[in-house]
Amino acid sequence: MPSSASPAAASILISLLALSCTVDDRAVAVTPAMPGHDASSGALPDDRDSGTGPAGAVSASCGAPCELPHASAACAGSACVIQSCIGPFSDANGQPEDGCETGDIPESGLGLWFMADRGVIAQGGLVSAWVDQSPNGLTATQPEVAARPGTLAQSDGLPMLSFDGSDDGLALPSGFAELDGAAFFALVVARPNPLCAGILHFSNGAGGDDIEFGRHQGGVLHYEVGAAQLDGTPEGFATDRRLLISVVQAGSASVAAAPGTVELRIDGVRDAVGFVALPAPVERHENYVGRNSYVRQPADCSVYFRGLIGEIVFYARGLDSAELARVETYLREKWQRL
Ligand SMILES: [Ca+2]
Ligand SMILES: [Ca+2]
Repeated sequence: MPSSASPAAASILISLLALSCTVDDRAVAVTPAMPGHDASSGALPDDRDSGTGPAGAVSASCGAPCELPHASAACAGSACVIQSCIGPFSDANGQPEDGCETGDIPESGLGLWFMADRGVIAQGGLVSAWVDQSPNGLTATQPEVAARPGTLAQSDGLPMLSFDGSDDGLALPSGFAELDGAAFFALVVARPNPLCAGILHFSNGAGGDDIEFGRHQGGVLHYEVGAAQLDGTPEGFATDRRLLISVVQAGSASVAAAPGTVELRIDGVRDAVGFVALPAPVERHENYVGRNSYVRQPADCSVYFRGLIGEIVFYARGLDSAELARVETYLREKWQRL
């Protein structure tokens, strides 16, 4: 990818603008999460009135039990406020209306964090850029209109990105040289595809150095580093339903498992365990979301993922079991609603 400075700067600016709009939209959209319950539900705030002001004023202003997403909430003054966040979520934007809206996941080694409800730059319903919400702030881009994934609203209100399996995919900047193990999580809905396809892929093209998280022949979850690979249970990576898929490879500092040990998980349950050599420290220049670079294997690989992607979290290191649970809990709680 060319890396001229001004388009990148413009892209970041556009991203920030879009991000602020997204946050605003979300705040507006989520506010009705405090539905105006009927009078029968209005009894709750009474015992909270003592000490917070004139009796009756508080309950009248809140009007209904305070319920905020991922939060313990209470009526104070004229509004519901967050008392504390529940589970792996935080109130990063300081706005009580959307509750604890941000996933609270480990920061160390967080390399990519794509979510379909934030950082999506779309024109005409097609995604030209997807801004990574990790501290790296990378942007995955697609200049060709026909190869842009779409956005698809889901019945629970969250959008997902839709990849057509033909040519849709997004390119990431060069990098991804230093991986001490890896951890990959994705919230996806796969559509039927008998061939291999990538979801997140780092490589130097035909030259190799490839690291792939994907769905391969036989409906398996697949992790690959160069010639070493691990497949999950046949048809374990099922189609047409929301799945949380996880791949965690122990790094050199791991004490719980030998470095290189890989666990594949589907919906929080172990699907397979094996050994894959740790990635070599090589800068990688062909890096993708929604596809891989195996274009020379047309009999085996369709290259392009067919289905929906709601979120991707990637660490350039292995995670311990507590960290793994924290990320999976966040993703499952956010995306469980279908
Ligand atoms: Ca908030
Ligand atoms: Ca297309």
